[in-house]
Amino acid sequence: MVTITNHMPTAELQALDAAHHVHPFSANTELGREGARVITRAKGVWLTDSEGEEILDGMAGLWCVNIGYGRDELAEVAARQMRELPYYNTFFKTTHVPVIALAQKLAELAPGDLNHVFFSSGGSDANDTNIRLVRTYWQNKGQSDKNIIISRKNAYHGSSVASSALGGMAGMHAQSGMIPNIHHINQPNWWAEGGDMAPAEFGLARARELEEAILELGQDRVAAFIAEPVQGAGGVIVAPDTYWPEIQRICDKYGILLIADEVICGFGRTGNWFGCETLGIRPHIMTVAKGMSSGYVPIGASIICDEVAEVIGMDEFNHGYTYSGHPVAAAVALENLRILEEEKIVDRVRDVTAPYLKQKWEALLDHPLVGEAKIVGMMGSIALTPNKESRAKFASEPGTIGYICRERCFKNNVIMRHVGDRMIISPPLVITPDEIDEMFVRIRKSLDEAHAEINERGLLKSAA
Ligand code: PXG
Repeated sequence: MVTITNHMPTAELQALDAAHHVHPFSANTELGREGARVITRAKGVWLTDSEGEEILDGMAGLWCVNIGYGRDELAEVAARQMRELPYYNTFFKTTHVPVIALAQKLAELAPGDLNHVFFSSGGSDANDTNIRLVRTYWQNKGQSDKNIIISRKNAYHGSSVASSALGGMAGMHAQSGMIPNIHHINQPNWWAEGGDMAPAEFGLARARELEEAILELGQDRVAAFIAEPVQGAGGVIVAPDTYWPEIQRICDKYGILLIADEVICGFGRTGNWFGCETLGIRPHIMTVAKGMSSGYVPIGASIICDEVAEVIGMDEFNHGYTYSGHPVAAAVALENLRILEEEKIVDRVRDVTAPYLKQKWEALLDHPLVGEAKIVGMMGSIALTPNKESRAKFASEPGTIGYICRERCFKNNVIMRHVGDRMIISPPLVITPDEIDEMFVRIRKSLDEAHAEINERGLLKSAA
């Protein structure tokens, strides 16, 4: 049996990592010099590193470990499924029991008539599926020119070339270019972009950019609008209350498909099973991944409404991945959903933990660096600012202050990430009130240290 050793000295592991492993979203040469932190074990909300440090994971891995680390049930289900049927595909007139059971379960959990599931290995490839799905849908209806998908700047829809084009991350576009017929409108980020408008007015104005885009591009050209109910990787941007009802009105009025990218928001993160329930949206398609298996195995899906599935079914759908509906991934996801449901984890988030977290999160507004505190369920963000009243940005390069704060958190053994100069959290849904208290001791300490450092380095200056 291959042994993956945890017993090498940290420096040796780091040297091997630097020599052979290319990290995602990293400047690898610099990271190699510094050495990556080696995570060796995890249980509940706690990670352990190769030095024996215990770290409170305020990000649930990458927003995915909803049921927490170390649930043996999932390991056992995986082992059993590997023995029984480790792999078979669902391409050529075949199917298998785990994929049937999981599709049925997802149809039951998903709202409305989202009753049909196309599987992928994660969120990026599920969004690639969605691009082909919506274009095929309109082709099958005899409207092949209806192929433009509208998305938003600063959206994250994945890292494949197509899904990153769908997303609105300028840095990703710069490295791989765009694919045709994707159009971006502005995001509903009031703190950074609201100017003198009140939030409600700004929310309406940003939603109406969708209508303006449809009218400009032509109703006969626009296939779909895609959005995260709450933007995650963009910095946990919560739209003003006026935004989503207006988006829904516009999608209904012009008959364009609405895709809710629930890769982060799904499976309890917002305090309901899906973010579209929290925000009152009725999508035709939902993208899911992450919390569907709590990250224990890679799996994602597009969950499709009756009408879209029917139109797609009219002809051959030329699409599929080797691991679509992988039996081991499906079995593990199903066990994860059983735990979420039977242990009433989503209910507890809604009724107990999220309200508690919200109260502590919003209390951070008393900190001199914190200008805005936003939170929906178990995903929150704070905007760091040198001047709360004017919502000023820092004079330093965007992200400098956020990075200082993140480094302090990392040293203090709490994972809180930065996106530019916003700090974000998204802890495992099973975090307890006591663990939340501990997380805030570490967060406050880190914010205080960051504040002192920023002061000392003369960085507490507003941009002109
Ligand atoms: N949609 C959304 C809304 C996501 O958040 C994807 C699609 C892509 O999923 P996969 O499984 O292909 O990664 C995501 C992923 C970050 C970060 O730094 C966020 C994600 C991935 C990696 C990093 O916040 N979200």
